[in-house]
Amino acid sequence: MTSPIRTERHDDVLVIVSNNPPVNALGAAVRSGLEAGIKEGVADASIKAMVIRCDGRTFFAGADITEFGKPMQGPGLGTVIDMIEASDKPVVAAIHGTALGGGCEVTLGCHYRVAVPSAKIGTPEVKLGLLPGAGGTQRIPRIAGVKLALQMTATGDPISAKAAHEAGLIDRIVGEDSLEADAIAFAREVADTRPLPRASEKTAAADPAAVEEFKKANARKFRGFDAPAANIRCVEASTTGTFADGIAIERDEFMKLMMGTQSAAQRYMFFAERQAAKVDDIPADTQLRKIAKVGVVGAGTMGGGISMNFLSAGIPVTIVETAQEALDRGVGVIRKNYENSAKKGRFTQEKVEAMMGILIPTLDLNDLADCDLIIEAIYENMDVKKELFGKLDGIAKQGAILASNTSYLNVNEMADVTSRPGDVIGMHFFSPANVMKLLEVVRGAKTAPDVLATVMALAKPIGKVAVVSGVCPGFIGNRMLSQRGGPANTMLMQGVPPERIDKALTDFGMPMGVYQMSDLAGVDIGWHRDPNRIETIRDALAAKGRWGQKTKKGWYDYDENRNPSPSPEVAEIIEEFRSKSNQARRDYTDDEIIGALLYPMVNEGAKILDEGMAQRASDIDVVWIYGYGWPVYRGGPMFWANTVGLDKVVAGLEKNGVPVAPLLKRKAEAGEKF
Ligand code: 3H9
Repeated sequence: MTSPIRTERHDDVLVIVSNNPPVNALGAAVRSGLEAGIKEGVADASIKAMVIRCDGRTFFAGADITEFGKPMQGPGLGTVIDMIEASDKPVVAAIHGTALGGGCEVTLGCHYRVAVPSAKIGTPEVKLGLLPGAGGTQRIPRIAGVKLALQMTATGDPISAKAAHEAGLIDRIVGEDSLEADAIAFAREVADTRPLPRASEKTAAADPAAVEEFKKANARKFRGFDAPAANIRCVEASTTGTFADGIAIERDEFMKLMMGTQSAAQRYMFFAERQAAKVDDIPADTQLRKIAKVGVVGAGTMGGGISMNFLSAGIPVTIVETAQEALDRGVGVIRKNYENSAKKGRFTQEKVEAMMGILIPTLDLNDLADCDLIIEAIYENMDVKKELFGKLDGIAKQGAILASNTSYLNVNEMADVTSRPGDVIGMHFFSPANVMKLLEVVRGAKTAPDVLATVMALAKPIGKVAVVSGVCPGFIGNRMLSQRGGPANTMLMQGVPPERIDKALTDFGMPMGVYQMSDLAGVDIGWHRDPNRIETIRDALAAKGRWGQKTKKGWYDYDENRNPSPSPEVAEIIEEFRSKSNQARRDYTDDEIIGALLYPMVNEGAKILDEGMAQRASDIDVVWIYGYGWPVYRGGPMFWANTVGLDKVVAGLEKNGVPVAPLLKRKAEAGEKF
């Protein structure tokens, strides 16, 4: 097999080039090739300096994640990096694209680093539940200080070439189109400079105040995760002992994380997210339809949020409302959201104006005639939607895609009122639509393959993670979510207070509990149709004006700052219902609460999978991570069920009298996983 690494001589400079598409991951062959390249340069008396660069779209984007958990082949990355640093001839990293993880660590082993202006450098290992395990936690603080090292390793967010240059991580910014020539020229400039700057020989100054401040500022973000604290410990270790001591601690912490469930879950999600973009029965080279202009019907919260996704990606949007006031309000909210982001420094006011400049508000549906994609985000009512689809059929140009943002209605019915059901699809955005990353793409019975492929491909430029769902009530996410209301109510009737049920969920890592979510959405949803009806605890709450956060009382009482506290009135209402029913009190441990709420969701996931409504179990997990804030370190409900043990899930369901889905039962009996 030919090596992905080749060497090229430029007189007295040896350029070591990696060509390992798609992202130059540092797999075994790359590591061996790098080792051989450095040896060649060191041994050759005519070579005075070396440059390491990559072909293709990026510098090394990190260790090869597919190798993790398998027996190690070839030299370890740490060994290769130590060898680069130990070279007695200068080695220059020539960076373009994204120098990430192990790729960033390779650059830190080099004596010098040059980069093109568009390059980014970072250590995203923490997002895989890991830490930079090839010296990164020790070299970054030694070059750039503890503060930046904490930021880079524990948040995992990359920094720009400019920021890296200012911090001393990059020695020179070179021409965007002349990286190799400029890197070679730089290598010649430093060829005779001694001593060689070696990160491992520098010291990092302790900064306990920065560590404390960083921990405090990120406490909420890091809650539940193991890896950020491990990154912080390693960075701190860089200031207290020798480089070798620090490396030993880094190794130890890295191995602990690598063996743990959290990293397994996060690595699984990395691939699950990318897998979700693929539709099994549609060829990857399917010709896509061009989406240069989008129409959105409805300027409410959803329509506005949906529009923002496209405007932010530079795609013009025509937004339609039925009344001027509603249209003005919707456009005003979009502007306000953008201006708030600009105030926070996310982009300039100029960019705000540019985005608002490609938004065309109108009251005339006919203005959608030139749109390539039209998304309706109107009231959730089948008759109203059907009427709209009928109208759109008469207005939209040939080949335009007609999409519904419905969160549970039957997309096939909407498609069938048009003369072009193949062009109709569901695009279910999650609220707030400009923030939440999930896009459930609902494939109708007649949706054309190129329509599905186009919408799936569109997700990436608008910053979404798309998952395909079949047509079923609530699709993947809401269909599973609907399974937990019943068990939660049963627990209430057995004397478990709402705040305990919610706390079990938030301790598990969910952003919100069942009742906190109900208070946010509105306890009164659906109740106004028949305000005299008091059949459930929820009805009783609504009847007392306990509509949720908007009335400062719902399942909880809220203070001025929206802080919830348990409500004696709610406790009384629940007790009234409980005493009228014949439900016996039952105590639940936190684990039992979690099982009672989440096992039925896993059970529903198994049905969804069995019916072919989701392509794969990992797609279901992607829905839950990106649409509902399921803690990524638990890998989504289906992955989590595997870690619990499917036999235990089945036993839990049976104990609570829930009929077990055949697929779940079969898998549990066969000792299989999802
Ligand atoms: C590490 O370095 C540990 C060390 O500290 C210590 C070692 C001792 N490995 O994302 P894309 C695949 S941990 C294997 O769609 P983009 C990816 O699955 C690593 N495969 O492209 C996909 O495959 P497919 C730290 C990888 O342009 C294809 O490449 N580094 C890896 O949107 C294209 O990927 C990271 O965590 C990998 N490292 O984004 C960086 N990376 O086509 C991870 C990608 O079959 N990577 N693939 O679906 C990324 O963040 C993005 O891929 C990147 C490009 C920004 C580079």
